[in-house]
Amino acid sequence: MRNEACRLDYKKISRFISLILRHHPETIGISLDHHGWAKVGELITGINDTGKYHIDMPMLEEIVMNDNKQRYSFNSDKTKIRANQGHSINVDVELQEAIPPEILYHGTGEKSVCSICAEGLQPKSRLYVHLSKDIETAANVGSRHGKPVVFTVASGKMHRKGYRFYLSVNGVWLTKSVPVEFIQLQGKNRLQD
Ligand code: HQG
Repeated sequence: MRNEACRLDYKKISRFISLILRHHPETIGISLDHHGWAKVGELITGINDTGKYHIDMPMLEEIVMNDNKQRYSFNSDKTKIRANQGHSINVDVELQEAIPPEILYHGTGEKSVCSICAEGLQPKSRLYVHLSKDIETAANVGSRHGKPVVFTVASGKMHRKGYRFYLSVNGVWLTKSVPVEFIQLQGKNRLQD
């Protein structure tokens, strides 16, 4: 990337790509296959046809390679692209089931605490609840929703009770939902038993 203006533009295009590949491919008149793949040619043409951005293959490759959360992957011959996680559309991105660490973290906004304490963590508009392996990342995620609050999740216990966890290729832990008995507001000790 050559300069600051260029970086900002790439960031905006990356956000737009995230919207297309996770939530609304129809925005640019394309569709995703069962595994969440879009055709690279269709994505580039669709984005350019909006008239808002200009993108070509080298730019797309740079966005995929430099994305700060490694949100996207190409297939082996770079004819297809998909988001690694974060979808609201019902696609199967072939997530790897994995044994989670004993504790994971979920960051949210303060305004959601009461509801979460009452009904546990729900995926809301996405396919999975997103969990982070460290508090700092969770706090960053939470800050997208106002004053950040972090919950600890007894992921080890959940796993031993049969709940499934998945690790996306870009390192985000995912599970379908987290019942109240496995969460604790960060800073309290109930998970030690
Ligand atoms: C909250 C970003 C009330 C939940 C991040 C969250 C992440 C509840 C919000 C990824 C609730 C959903 C996902 C309940 C959950 N009552 N609120 N029972 N259960 N919530 O954006 O986890 O930059 O869909 O706490 O880094 O914030 O897009 O999920 O606040 O990995 O790549 O409902 O998005 O990645 O919000 O973020 P979101 P999230 P990207």
